[in-house]
Amino acid sequence: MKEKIILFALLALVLNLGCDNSSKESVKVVIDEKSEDGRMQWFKDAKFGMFIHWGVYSQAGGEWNGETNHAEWLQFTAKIPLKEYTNYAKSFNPVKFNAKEWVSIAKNAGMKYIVITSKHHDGFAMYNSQTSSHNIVEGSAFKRDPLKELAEECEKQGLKFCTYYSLGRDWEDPDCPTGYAGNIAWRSNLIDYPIEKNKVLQRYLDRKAIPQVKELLTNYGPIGIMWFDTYELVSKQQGQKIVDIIRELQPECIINSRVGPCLGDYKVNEQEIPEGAEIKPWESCMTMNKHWGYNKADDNWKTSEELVHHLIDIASKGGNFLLNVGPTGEGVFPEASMERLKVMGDWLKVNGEAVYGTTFSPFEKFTWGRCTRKNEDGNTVLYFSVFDWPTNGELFIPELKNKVLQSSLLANSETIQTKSSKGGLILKLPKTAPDTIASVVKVLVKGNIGIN
Ligand code: JFZ
Repeated sequence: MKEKIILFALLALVLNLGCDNSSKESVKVVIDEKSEDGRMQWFKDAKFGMFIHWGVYSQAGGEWNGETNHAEWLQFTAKIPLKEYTNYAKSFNPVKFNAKEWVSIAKNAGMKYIVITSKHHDGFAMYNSQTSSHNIVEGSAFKRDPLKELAEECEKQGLKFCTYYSLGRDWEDPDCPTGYAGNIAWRSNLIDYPIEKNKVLQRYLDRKAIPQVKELLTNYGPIGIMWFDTYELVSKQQGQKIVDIIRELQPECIINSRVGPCLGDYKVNEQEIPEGAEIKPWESCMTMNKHWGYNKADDNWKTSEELVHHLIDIASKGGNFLLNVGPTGEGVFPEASMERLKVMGDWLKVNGEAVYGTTFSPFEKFTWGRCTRKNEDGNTVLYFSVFDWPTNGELFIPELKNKVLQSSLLANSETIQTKSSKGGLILKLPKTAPDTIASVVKVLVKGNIGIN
């Protein structure tokens, strides 16, 4: 069993070799080995975070000139000239925004960190930036700094405060060319800045992006993650300079892989969950419906059950789940988002031990559910999260030969009988599952299983 896991893990690493120089993820991320255990430990244990896409665009609710499929890309997809968008920003006034409410909802959902858009592709800073007047304090009716309020509230409630920053796309700055995979100007603001060849990326980095990264890392307390997005034409050297600045200002701040090609502390998967486990830390970010930013017409909501299963599936592969909320222009979470977060939080209040602080399963994926594990004093705790409760009252775990020291239902500590058979272990389950979404069987076995 152990050889198989090591071989599997090595295969996972080898298959990840090579880095493409586009924004598309699927690169082997160069892990900052010397500090991985220190800097990354809270992230690896946390497993579950809240992504927040909130900006000037939120007040449109996805609507513009009769179209209803816009969201955080509003300026680009609705072809709004910068002057008009800047004027539109002046009406942004989320009077119902309440940082304590937002952080409490995230905490009650069982989320351990919040990543909020500090500046999306529209180049509008959702914080009091001294670098550009295109920001919420100077450029909107709101006049407050919501990131400051959220950072303070996260500190109070014990969540990590993290910031998303659109690095290689900025539709306000005249020097931000784009060109993912050679598609010159593919995501540039060609309405206000039509001559792509005149744009000098370094000027934008020096004038806006680097000073704003420094602002975030200086004025908002500890930043858990600098979550960069769409590095586009940012070179490895330019990205490394930004990494060095972050390491200098806040050595404990984690950096995702979108700071530049083959850089960052962990890999990001967008709207998808990888098929297999990965040894190195990784994260899947996902919307609850089809849009990151608020879209009032979008009723394509994932069910609460699907979202709980995604969380368990991701944890069983060694990853983190960054689940998105798109607040409205008034500053409140959509009702449908809050309903799902409540169900997820209720499930985690009973079964969180099977997620937080666990690592990837030592087994092949089961059809009926997933497995996560923890090492405990030289032994292994296995958490079998059962999605489809067996009608015959038995679950077979192939190749599990370790001596069983204890076995019970996590929800009510009811003892579960086990029996060795056919080179594996049979779990003898009660007729009724304790939970309709996923029920966890906790099995403590002797010795270490799998690699750490
Ligand atoms: C980007 C943004 O364009 C989008 O608005 C949102 O903020 C999302 C989290 O990030 O979208 C992406 C970025 C990268 C990929 C796909 C969509 N990718 O690498 O496949």
